[in-house]
Amino acid sequence: MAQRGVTIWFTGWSGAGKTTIAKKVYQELSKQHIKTELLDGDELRQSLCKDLGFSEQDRYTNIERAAYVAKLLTKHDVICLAAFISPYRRMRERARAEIGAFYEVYVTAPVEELIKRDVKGLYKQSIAGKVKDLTGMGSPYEEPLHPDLVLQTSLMTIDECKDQVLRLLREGGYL
Ligand code: GGZ
Repeated sequence: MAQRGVTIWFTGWSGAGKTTIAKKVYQELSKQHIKTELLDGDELRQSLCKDLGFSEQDRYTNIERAAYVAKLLTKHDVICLAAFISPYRRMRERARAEIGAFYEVYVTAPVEELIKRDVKGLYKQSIAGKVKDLTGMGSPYEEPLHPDLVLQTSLMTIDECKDQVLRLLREGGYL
């Protein structure tokens, strides 16, 4: 059967594990010679979206651009792994409507755990009042109401998370 395209949209706070899981899935699919691409918020913000900051308006623009690219990839039968905080339900609903074949995966961990991990020091800076608009701290995050999958990264290993995503793809007939 020919490969069909789909977007797996990873949403959640900074440091929750979106990129790490998306990269694992990417590696696994690439190993199987399945067409796949990774779109990551942090990377897009250094290229296509380098003019954008973290206001509500800029975050909407960021996700609009990302969803546009994801739509094109999906249309061309690629499995697109998109990792963006995408904090507002409306922006994720818009992405789903634009892309069509779309799974929303909520990647989450308790805030205490995120503060402990704090790979980039953003939470520390936020607590010190140096970053005002960090998602979950000074800026809102609207939890998905009906995600296709929830991955609790404080309770599961990255490999278990990857396997759950692969299972979702298999059940949808994309693998
Ligand atoms: C949220 C921020 C902020 C603020 C810098 N708020 O975990 P990271 O570090 O590596 O990835 C995050 C990235 C968020 O980009 P997104 O494009 O995913 O955001 S959104 O969907 O809301 O448009 C984080 C870093 O940028 N970062 N400052 N204030 N994340």
